[in-house]
Amino acid sequence: MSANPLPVFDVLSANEVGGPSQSTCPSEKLALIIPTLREAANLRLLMDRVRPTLDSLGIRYELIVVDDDSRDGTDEIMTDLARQDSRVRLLTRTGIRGLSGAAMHGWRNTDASVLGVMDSDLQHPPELLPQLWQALQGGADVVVASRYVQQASRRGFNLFRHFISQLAIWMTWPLQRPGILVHDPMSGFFLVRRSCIKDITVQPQGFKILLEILVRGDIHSAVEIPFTFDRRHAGLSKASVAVAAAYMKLLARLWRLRLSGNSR
Ligand SMILES: Nc1nc2c(ncn2[C@@H]2O[C@H](COP(=O)(O)OP(=O)(O)OP(=O)(O)O)[C@@H](O)[C@H]2O)c(=O)[nH]1
Ligand SMILES: [Mg+2]
Repeated sequence: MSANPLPVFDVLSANEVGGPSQSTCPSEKLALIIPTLREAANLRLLMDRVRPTLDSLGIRYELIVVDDDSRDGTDEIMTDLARQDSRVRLLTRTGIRGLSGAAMHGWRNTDASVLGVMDSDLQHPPELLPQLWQALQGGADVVVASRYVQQASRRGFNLFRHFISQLAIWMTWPLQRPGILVHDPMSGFFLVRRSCIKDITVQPQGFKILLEILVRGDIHSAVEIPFTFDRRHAGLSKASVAVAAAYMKLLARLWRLRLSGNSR
């Protein structure tokens, strides 16, 4: 696993199932990345909810699952789904792990102008996507599905996790850009304009790609849409001590950059 921050838009070769991305129409296109690690039990239900939701928007889109060699049936399910719908794709990475790196890998392998990411375990309700899309079309650079604004809630959290999560968020407030304070900078469910992140490098191992985008991207406006963060549908959590350690490392790096006056 690479320990170094990666540029967001290096071109990589991809181990891919499904159709290649194409640029044929001038209207905006969304690429929604779904990083997976042993999530086969969630995939069909997830796709059954995401596809009609995006279809209802009438937009051009790609759904890209970036799987880190789960070997749990993900390949078979995705090959089947990709055969039915060329907008559905699977990219498989081998010998490498990390949610943020998986999201970047998906983004590098699409030509979409709007980039998104969501979890595969249905803690992020796909039915929120139209609201996120509309807010982005309304002019925001980044739109965040937020667990920490009015009307949002966190059924998937116990009291301890709620406290740790809140503490982790408070530590980011001085890092965020003045005038664009996002209450849930750790959300794993968001859309961002490609043009806002083309020059930044991000830590590939962790879960907190949004925080890096908010601190280091060319972001001038952010909108938060409240949602209920539910319990995961099936399978086991991938959150771990290593993920927490990656977060502390990321915070230290962002603070170092801030104190040295270098935001990129
Ligand atoms: N490709 C890839 N995906 C990952 C990796 N780690 C986590 N994911 C995916 O990232 C998403 C978030 O991981 P979760 O395990 O749900 O983390 P969490 O939501 O903080 O934890 P729970 O609330 O317990 O579900 C899921 O879709 C995972 O399958 C990884 O190393 N590689
Ligand atoms: Mg989860």
